[in-house]
Amino acid sequence: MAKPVDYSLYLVTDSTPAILGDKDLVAVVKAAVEGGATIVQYRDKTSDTADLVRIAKALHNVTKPANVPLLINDRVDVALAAGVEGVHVGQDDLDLKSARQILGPNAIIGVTANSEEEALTAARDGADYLGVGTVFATPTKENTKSIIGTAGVQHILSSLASQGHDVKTVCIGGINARNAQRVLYQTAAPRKRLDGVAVVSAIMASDNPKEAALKLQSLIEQPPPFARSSFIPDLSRQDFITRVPGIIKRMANKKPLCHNMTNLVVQNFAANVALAIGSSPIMSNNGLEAADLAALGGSLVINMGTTTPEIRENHLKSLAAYNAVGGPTLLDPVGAGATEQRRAGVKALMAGGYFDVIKGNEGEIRQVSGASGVKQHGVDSGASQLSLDQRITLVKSIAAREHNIILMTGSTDIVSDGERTVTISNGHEYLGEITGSGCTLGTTIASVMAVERDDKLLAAVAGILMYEIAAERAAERADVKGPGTFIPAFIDELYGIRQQSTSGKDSWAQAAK
Ligand code: 3NM
Ligand code: MG
Repeated sequence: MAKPVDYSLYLVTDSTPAILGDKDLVAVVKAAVEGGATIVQYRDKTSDTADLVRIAKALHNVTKPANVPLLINDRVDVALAAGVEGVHVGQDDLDLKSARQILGPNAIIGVTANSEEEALTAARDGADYLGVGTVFATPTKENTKSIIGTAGVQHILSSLASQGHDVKTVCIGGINARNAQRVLYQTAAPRKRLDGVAVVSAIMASDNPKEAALKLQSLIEQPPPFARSSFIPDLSRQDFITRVPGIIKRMANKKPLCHNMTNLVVQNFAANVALAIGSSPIMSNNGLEAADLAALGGSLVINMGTTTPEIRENHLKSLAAYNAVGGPTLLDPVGAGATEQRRAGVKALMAGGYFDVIKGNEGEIRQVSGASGVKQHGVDSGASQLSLDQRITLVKSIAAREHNIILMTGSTDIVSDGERTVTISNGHEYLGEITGSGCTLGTTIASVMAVERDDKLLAAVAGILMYEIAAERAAERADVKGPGTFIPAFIDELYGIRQQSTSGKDSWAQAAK
């Protein structure tokens, strides 16, 4: 029989000075429950048994009157002695079946699940809920087995759903007020979503645990500011093409801010492309001013072309600032698989925030595919070896997994939001002969997204078409003899398409291939 337990804000305690500081454990739990913690696990790896029982009883005195279940980590004997509602057992603790025999059918028993196999076993053996993790690396727990990311959590939820398990789930590891909404959003599988988030330090280490719990509870009640709007029409290819010029017109009239954190090579070119298409570029690599810039209502491009640990910190600060207000964000994971620094960089950025669009070539997108927690199966890294069908399948599946838009560029560009997929074969080979053509496509798409926030796939299609049709027009000009003369002609043609769009001449987009 299902017990009506609210798992939405699951507090796991920690009595170590590094986290609890000099605060009183019972007072912190009391405050957290007042703030909205819905279930509490007393986790204490060091106290003697008598102390464990005494403290558990003291905690129960504050949780029980609030109808908040109290569970004990590992220790079935302590749970029995203190008369609390249940236990949480890890994979190395007393097994679930024995715990159930001892505590009976009404006890709440949760199990840690780090993998699909552990999750399915615990669900089959009758766990009430699973603590799924470790989501993000966390200093709170040493020796965590593996970091599975939001994609790893989603993979486990999908398997549970496909096996028909309705076991409750919370995730754990590095969850806090900055990422809780995103984690709930990005982990959702088609037929199963998390029932809550479990936190230690986000509440236990806070100076004001009640405020911290209140804040978390109010966040997890609503989708993140960047969540896809619930009604997005299922457009045909021709519908997309027909709508594109009107969106470019809107952008040119509004002149949205496009904040670029880009590499050293393309700063100037990207700024000129932004001006030509009708957005307002700002090239700032200082993460500390990102919140002020995000408040101006524009979009953010993060380009990994020049990367150092210090630059990454700035990228993460800016990403958080735009995510907090729902400002559109685009990641260009330049050379994502090339070096260990870059592989780590993609991982850190994808773990650190939400990107509305991730744009890259085949190799980069394949790196992205494996970067956020799920291992790639049957795909070699390195050379471009996938067929068009395989590329489409890959792009669609990553977009569905990340709940965002993935664009894989190539002679045929593939762009998908996981449900709708568009291929575009415009462009010109000169784009491959100049620096920054990929980077400035990112600037173009992000600029369009700043004004088309409801349907970001449509924004991406608009950006790609404007960019690649301008390249075709430039390359065909009699005065263009090669890549050198191509660059100014390309800027002119981008400007020309913008002018055509603002004056209502929208036939240019019919050149879409
Ligand atoms: N269990 P914080 S991670 C207690 O992966 C615990 O099973 C984990 O702490 C697991 O919220 C973890 O401070 C610590 O990151 C989570
Ligand atoms: Mg344990």
